[in-house]
Amino acid sequence: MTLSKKRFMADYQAEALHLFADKLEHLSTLQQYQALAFLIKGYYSTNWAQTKATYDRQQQKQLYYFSIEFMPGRLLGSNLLNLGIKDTVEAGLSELGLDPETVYAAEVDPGLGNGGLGRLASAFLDAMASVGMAGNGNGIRYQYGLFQQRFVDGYQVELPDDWLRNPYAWETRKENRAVIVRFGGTVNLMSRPDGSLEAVYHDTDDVLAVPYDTAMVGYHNQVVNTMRLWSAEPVPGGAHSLEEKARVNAITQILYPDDSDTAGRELRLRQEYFFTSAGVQSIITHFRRYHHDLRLLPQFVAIHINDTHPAMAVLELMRVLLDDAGMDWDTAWQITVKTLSYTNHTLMAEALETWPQSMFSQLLPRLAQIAGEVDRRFRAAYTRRFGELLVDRCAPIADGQLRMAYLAVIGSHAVNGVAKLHSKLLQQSLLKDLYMIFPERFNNKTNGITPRRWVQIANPDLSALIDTTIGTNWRRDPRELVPLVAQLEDPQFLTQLQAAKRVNKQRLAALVHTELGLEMPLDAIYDVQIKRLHAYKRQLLHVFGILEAYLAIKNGESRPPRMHIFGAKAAPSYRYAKAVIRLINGVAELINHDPEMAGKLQVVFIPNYGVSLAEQIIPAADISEQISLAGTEASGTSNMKLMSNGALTLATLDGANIEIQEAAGADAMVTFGLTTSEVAQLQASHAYSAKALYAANPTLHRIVDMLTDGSIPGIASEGREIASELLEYNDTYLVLADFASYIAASKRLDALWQKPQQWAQAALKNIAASGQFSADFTVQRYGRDVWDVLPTTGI
Ligand code: 8GP
Repeated sequence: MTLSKKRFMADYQAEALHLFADKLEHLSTLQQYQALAFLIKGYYSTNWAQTKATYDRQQQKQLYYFSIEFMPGRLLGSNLLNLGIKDTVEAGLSELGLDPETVYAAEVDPGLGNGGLGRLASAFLDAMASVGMAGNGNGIRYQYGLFQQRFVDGYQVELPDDWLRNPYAWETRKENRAVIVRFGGTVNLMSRPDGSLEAVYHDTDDVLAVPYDTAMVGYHNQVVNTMRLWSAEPVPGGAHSLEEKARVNAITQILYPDDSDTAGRELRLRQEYFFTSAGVQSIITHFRRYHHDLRLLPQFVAIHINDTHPAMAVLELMRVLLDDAGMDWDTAWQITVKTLSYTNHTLMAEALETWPQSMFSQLLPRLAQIAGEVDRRFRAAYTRRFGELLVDRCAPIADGQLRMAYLAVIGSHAVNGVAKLHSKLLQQSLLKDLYMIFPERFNNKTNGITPRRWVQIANPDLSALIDTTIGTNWRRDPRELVPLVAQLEDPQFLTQLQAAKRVNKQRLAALVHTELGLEMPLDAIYDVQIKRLHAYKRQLLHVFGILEAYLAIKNGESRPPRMHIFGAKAAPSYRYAKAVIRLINGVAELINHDPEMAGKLQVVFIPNYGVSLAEQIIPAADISEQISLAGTEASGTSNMKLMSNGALTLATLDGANIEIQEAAGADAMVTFGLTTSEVAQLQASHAYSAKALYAANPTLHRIVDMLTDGSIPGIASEGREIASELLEYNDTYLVLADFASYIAASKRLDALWQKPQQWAQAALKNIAASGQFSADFTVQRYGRDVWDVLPTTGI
């Protein structure tokens, strides 16, 4: 949009007066932010309404991305950037005596997710708007987001995230689009005169689902899409006791803070059905405004199941088609399969959702009947060809459990993993039986990120340098970063690149100083590992690397100075992960208080990792630690964000690391460790002995002993727990097996650091190759291969 500074300043002052009946300069920073956000919302609302009207008028096929998690991050900066008015607004703010960064920082960061899967969902919404695809989000408006993390005596403490304490400026309550979601009760099937069946419900618990819509503003293209989040409320007019009201409100009160386990609780099941049913119902209502024949649904609607949490969309859509529309089973099933598609995000067995049939039937009696019929027909259709054993292994119901991943595959026309390796492993292991039956459904869609947030907004210095070097086309199409490689031999450019990195390090160092009182020298390597705390991600291996350096320096060895920066939340119920957090904080205390380590080796664990903190850390990183055991990390996306900011990846050949290496070149990244097939062989042969490695490698021996011999303060029980996982339980994630090669790889990075020009060249190769990992391309591949939804603008 076009906007002059003068007009902006006048609008802003008027908005402040209108909202708070006061002058801008008398408002709190939060109020200043809110007035600005409401003003910007007003600027794009016409386009928002117009985008919806255009989709309807042109009867474009629309995609609905069902996800139990979204992590949009702060939206002010990104909305301003995408509207093309960021510079004007910042100039106006400055002229009004306000600091733009301070105003941005007053925005709450909605943590409506746990990690990768939730952030990916939001990146996709941003990307779809930016390439002009008709894509909508469908999820839950949790009243409390992911817990706020503090450290008390080195332990993780979880505080509630009351993110709605102040009104959330970007959302719009759409009371007129509310729908009713039914739980429990009994259901009877009656024949209609035409022979179709009607489901008659008795004694159900009805809940009102009220949507709150947030605009997803496209980049420089006037497209504004919608993320719709549902809130549970008592049905108006009913005489509800306080207790009933509380029970209804509980459905959307909290986000399950777990990124690994199946939260095997009835409330979680209620959450899943709540947003899935509300989403399906509102899609059908909208569809019916334009079409009479529900058989046309797949021509106009695609529904994507983001991991299994919304997998009962298979059953809910069947319910609507059978019961409400009176369709026969075969027609309804065909339409359902054509409409739905599914992404798997993890190979971790413990994350595979299953629901006890008894619980399911009680809460969702009609869906349970339909599930039984899906199971019966699946078995009947495939047993003869594939044998009872195979079909039994992958049927939707077995041993009294509903297996949601299998249901999702059976009820979808397309199934994908999130990196090439992951998609291959899905076919070879987790879903291999269903791959036998439905090979044509399986495909890969490597994840992507939004460089607008992670480079343009988070790294203005790098962005400016790129602009002056190759122009600004990369901002629209990040593949246009490739020509940067022409600067590989340009010492002046490489120096400027280092200078930009230094500015980011300065900013992060200032934050760390304020938060933790630590000094981080700017000439040190900033070595970053930021992601959920999980055994398979092997933060422990990183800690072992730190202790190796500690012992070496103690021993008089000289190493380039390194700051080890961690950000990670542990699921509150995940004991081992919390023990590792305590360990990292213990190692930090040991090292950061040792005068011999000053300026050489420090451990910096910044609490409350999330989207906003990532924006501060990522631009400052020199090394990106992506060190999961090969075959365990589905894709990773912090690996992409860090590479696009010029960090060198220290990586196992896991997830998308492999594709990053292919893109940036073998010399732009340092890899180590067992490969997926070596891991599989080692595990199958039962030849692995952690104890033998412990006995054979003196450094490793020493480090493992440090866990229990009192060298590290405050970890008595946690140290024992971790040591026992390594030695008594034989090291599930092969930390000891990869230790030696990890240290060797890390030393290669130390050596490269001594040659600043070569380091800068490797950083440049990463930046130049990062464009292909833009989510803009990922969603277009989904659009082409899976959803049949094409971009209308953009790249
Ligand atoms: C994550 C994967 O761990 C990560 O590798 C991938 O990049 C990301 O998804 C996006 O595809 N998985 C999850 O976040 C996940 O499985 N969460 C569900 C258990 C809640």
